[in-house]
Amino acid sequence: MTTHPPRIRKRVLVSETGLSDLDRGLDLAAAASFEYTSEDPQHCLENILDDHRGPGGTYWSGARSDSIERLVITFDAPQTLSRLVYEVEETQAERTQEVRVEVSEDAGRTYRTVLNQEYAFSPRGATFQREDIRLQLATVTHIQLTIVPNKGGSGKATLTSLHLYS
Ligand SMILES: [Ca+2]
Repeated sequence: MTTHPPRIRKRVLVSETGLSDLDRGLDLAAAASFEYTSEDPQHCLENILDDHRGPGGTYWSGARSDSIERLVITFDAPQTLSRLVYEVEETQAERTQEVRVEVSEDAGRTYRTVLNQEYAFSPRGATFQREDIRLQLATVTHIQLTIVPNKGGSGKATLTSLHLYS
């Protein structure tokens, strides 16, 4: 009697690490407009889209300490989103910052939360946050970020980078 290997349904998993940051990255500057509550002239909003990512990278900062900042991104056309990556760095202050990400698929009438993340920064401990989340959204019209800089401690809301993938 000949033995055959069992016939199973199988496929190769795409490794998470094999997914390049360059894959399907959206050119947000070209695809959307931005509204925001404030910016420090030394740390303008453009800094979240530039190539200076990672620790020591340029960043957007709100104009005032302990002020909740909001960023609304409006896509020129409804957008497929599969992934969102953002970074925050805080090396000076001991504080906890909350970032809430909400999306709208109905032209900004209603939003739902896809991420609500707190991160505790400490000069002697964690100074760099990187969040990388998967999404399955087909017709996003708006993304809203709400940044609470002082859930604990005190400081300005900051964001080093924001990248979206279709
Ligand atoms: Ca930057």
